[in-house]
Formats: sequence, C-alpha cells, structure tokens
Amino acid sequence: MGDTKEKLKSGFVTIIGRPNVGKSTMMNYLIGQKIAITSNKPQTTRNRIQTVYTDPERGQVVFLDTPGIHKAKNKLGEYMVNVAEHTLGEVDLILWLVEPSNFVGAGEQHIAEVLKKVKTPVILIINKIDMLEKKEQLLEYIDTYRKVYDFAEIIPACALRGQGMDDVLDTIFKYLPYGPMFYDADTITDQPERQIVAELIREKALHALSDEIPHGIAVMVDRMKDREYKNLVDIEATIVCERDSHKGIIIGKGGSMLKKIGTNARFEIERLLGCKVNLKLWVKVKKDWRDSDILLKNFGYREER
Ligand SMILES: Nc1nc2c(ncn2[C@@H]2O[C@H](COP(=O)(O)OP(=O)(O)OP(=O)(O)O)[C@@H](O)[C@H]2O)c(=O)[nH]1
Ligand SMILES: [Mg+2]
Repeated sequence: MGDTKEKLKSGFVTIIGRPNVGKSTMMNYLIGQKIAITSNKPQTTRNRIQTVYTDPERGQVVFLDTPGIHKAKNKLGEYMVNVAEHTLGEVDLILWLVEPSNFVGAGEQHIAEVLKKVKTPVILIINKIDMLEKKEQLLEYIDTYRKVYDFAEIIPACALRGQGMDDVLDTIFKYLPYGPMFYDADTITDQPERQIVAELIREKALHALSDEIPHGIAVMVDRMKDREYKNLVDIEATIVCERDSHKGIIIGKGGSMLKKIGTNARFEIERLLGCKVNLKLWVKVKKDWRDSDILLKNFGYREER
C-alpha cells in the first residue's frame, strides 16, 4: 500500500435535473453546509453554484449546482437553462436528479437527448423516495428510467433526510479520476459572501410570498460594512420586482411582509457571518427586468464564458 496522497481522487461533478427536484438540497447535504438556497417553488437556483467537498482520505469533489432545466419563457430562463446545459461536457461526472415517477415527461426526454451528446458518465438519483406510496414502486420506476438512458448507476435517495447520501458520495469517488486537489482543503464555495447574503434574502422572500411574485424578484446587496469595534455588520439590500402591485405585496400592510422577510433573513445571515446583523431592505420596481439584457447583467446574470 502506498502513501494515501498518491491515491487521492479529484474532479468536477455537475448536478442537473428539472426544477424543484431537490438538486440544491442534495448539494447542501453533501457538503454539510447551506450554500445554495432552496424552496418549494420551481426555478429557485438561477446561477451555477460551485462548492467543494474535501475528504482527506479519498480526495476532493467540486460540485456544480445548476438551475433546473425547463422550457424558458423569458431571457432569464434562457440564461438559466444555458448555464445548466453548458457544464455537461466539461465535468467528470453528471448527477441527474429526478422525482420518483413512472411518467417520463417531455422535460426528462429533453435532458436525455442533451445527455446523449456528451460522453460524461451519468448517475441517476431518484430523489424524494419518502414520497413513495409503496416501496415496490421504486423498482418499477428504476426500470422505466433504464429505458430512457444508459446510466452508469441508479441510486434512490431522500436528500432532505440524508438517505442514500453515503451511497452517492461512494459512487462519485468510484468514478472520479486520480489527481491532485483543485482547492485548499478549507475552501467551501466560489460564491462571494455578498452573493450568499443576497440569495438568503431572496430565499426568505420566496418562502413568504405567494406563487405569482417570486419568479419576478431579484435581490441586490447595496452596502455591507463592519461596524468598527463591534461584532456587527450593517447591510442594505434592495428587492427588485416587476410591478407596482407586487411592490405593495412585498412591503405588506404597514410593512409587515418586508419585516417578516427581513427578520427571517437576518437570522440566517447572522449564522452565516457569525456576528450580529443590522439589515435594511428596500423594494424597487424595474418593469420586465427578466427580459432586459442590461438589467439581467446588472443583477449578476451574465453569460458563461
Ligand atoms: N419530500 C422531500 N422533499 C425534498 C427532498 N429533497 C428536496 N425536497 C424539497 O423539494 C423542494 C425543492 O428543493 P430544491 O433543492 O430547491 O430543488 P432544486 O432542484 O434545487 O430546484 P431549482 O433550483 O428550482 O431547480 C424543497 O421544498 C425541498 O425541501 C426529499 O428527499 N424529499
Ligand atoms: Mg436549486
């Protein structure tokens, strides 16, 4: 047996699938930290989010959480799908997440077609198995998916409770090539702190608001400054929405909705930064920003190079 260092593996693993199947939940679980926001509303993730998992014995996995692949209805949607599909040829392994179902819809068929164009091995993860009515259904669903694509492996999982996650990690290391680590062992993500803060605010807005509005919001951190000699950070951020009526809903009666979003966000930002946070939120209307190239760029949704 040689030195363990010689046997370390490393590589890039992208997580793809339709919106809302649990991609970000799974990535957060695997790295043991909440970096990507999650919600029960589809199209939560908008950018590619890179995180790093380091196991001193086995090596390093660089995860790419991607936006859900869907039929785009505006330029933001096109950008999101482009981000997701762009990563496929460049990684060592693809994890394709689906919900347990016997029905392979147009969305899944589209993903299968895209995958047939790349040579990267694909692992199918049937997530949310806690939703199964009968255990036997699982075998049936595995059979259904086998006909859709020639998967390297198929793993049932429940990312929410961590079921199957050891299996997922073991399988990832099985397929990764030998090689040196790409990042320091203490690197967790490529996301700047400001970006994670903005995303946490967007997550709380997604959770608090009813269905129609969340898709049309963006959050920008305008200012983030340590207060000298105090364990306190002042943060000012703007929630951008598409209509005046939405602005009214986001602010709420007497400011109640904005207060709720702010309180919930502050709690998590304090946990992230490890200090007290003074959070001020503003709401602005930018009509149809999701179809404006300039505004999309301005809010950080830039084309991948
Ligand atoms: N019951 C159950 N729910 C889950 C499981 N994994 C994730 N979820 C829930 O599914 C919803 C979507 O999870 P996300 O992680 O945001 O899904 P996503 O695939 O990243 O979604 P997009 O970013 O919109 O593409 C959330 O409400 C999660 O709590 C699971 O194993 N079981
Ligand atoms: Mg996501």
